[in-house]
Amino acid sequence: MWLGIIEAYRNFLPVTEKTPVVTLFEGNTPLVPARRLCEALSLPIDLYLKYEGMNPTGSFKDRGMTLAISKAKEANAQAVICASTGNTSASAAAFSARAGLSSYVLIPEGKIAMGKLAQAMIHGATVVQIKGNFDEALVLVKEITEKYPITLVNSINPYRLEGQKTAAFEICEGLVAPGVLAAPQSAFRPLGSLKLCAPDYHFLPVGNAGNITAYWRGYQEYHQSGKISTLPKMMGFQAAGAAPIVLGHRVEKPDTIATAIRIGNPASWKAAVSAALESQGRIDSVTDEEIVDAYQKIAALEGVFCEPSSAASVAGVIKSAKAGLFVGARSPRPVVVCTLTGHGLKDADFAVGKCKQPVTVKANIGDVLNVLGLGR
Ligand code: AN7
Repeated sequence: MWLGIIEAYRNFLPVTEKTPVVTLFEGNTPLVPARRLCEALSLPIDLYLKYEGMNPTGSFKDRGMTLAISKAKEANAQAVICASTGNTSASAAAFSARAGLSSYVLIPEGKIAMGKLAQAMIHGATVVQIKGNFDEALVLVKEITEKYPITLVNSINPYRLEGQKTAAFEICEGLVAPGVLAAPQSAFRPLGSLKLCAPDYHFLPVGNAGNITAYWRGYQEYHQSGKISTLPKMMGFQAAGAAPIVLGHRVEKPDTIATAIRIGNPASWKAAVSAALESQGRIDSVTDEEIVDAYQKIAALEGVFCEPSSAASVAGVIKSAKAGLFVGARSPRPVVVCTLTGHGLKDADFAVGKCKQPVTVKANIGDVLNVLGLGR
């Protein structure tokens, strides 16, 4: 049975037998091959989606939160606090509820998806909406934790990234090394081999830049321990209206439909730049239009529902492919993993707003058949 990321990766995490493990059995998320997406877009790659929306609270934040809350409990904390664009607050509230801790969350008023707000509220967090953005909320929670005995569980808390790096471990375990057990009839290698392997490229959305930093650390640790023999190029994508790292300066008023990554001054800015540089990857941006296009394609072609911000990773692949990144790539095709950071159900209204609205008819077969195009 899967017991969550702390039990699965104990040797790689800063825990002892004294650490009380607070878990919702997070992790072990699907690594979904995206063949139809590759075919539809003529992408000369083997693309996999690491579906982090399948974590207990519907986002990757649970990996970091199980560790941050377990360590807070170990240190006899009574309360935790975070600033959030939504997912961190949902996860913090859920794990705090489980641990019996109080939680406080600061969110930008009107700029978080309803599902995330609902989670923070139902799990009993004290939710404060501020008339400002995430960056301003983060400054406030830092100040509060300097003055009061409340544990900060934003990704500046070192345990958060330690937990999040485990997603990289799972990916290496899900991919089969080139040549090993390769199915000749399939462009895609079968999953679950004995020999671990890293992807050639790893794409992910960048907001506060913690996750890209954590993944790079995870890959490096597996490399150093001899579990994998290569490292991926780390490819981070910000939303164009909230792309401080790409621009090289803070963005005072970040603006994007991808509210989860609506961040103008990322906490892990330097570490993310290092991850991109050291891995020979890059940090770039995608427009809201590109994000929405990828969001719809992932859902329509693969049956995978992610939140808009998550689709920045796939939008990044599409943009990079157009720019020639995979041209002349070696055979077998490059293995590319995209992290889909959060579940689409977090923001159901956004999805409904992007689709053709259902037709309403009288409850008789003739009217229904007409709408289905089956009428005479
Ligand atoms: C779906 O919840 O910052 O670059 O406060 O929710 O590690 O910040 C969320 C970030 C990507 C960006 N995708 O990750 C928060 C918060 C989704 C997210 C990111 C977030 P980082």
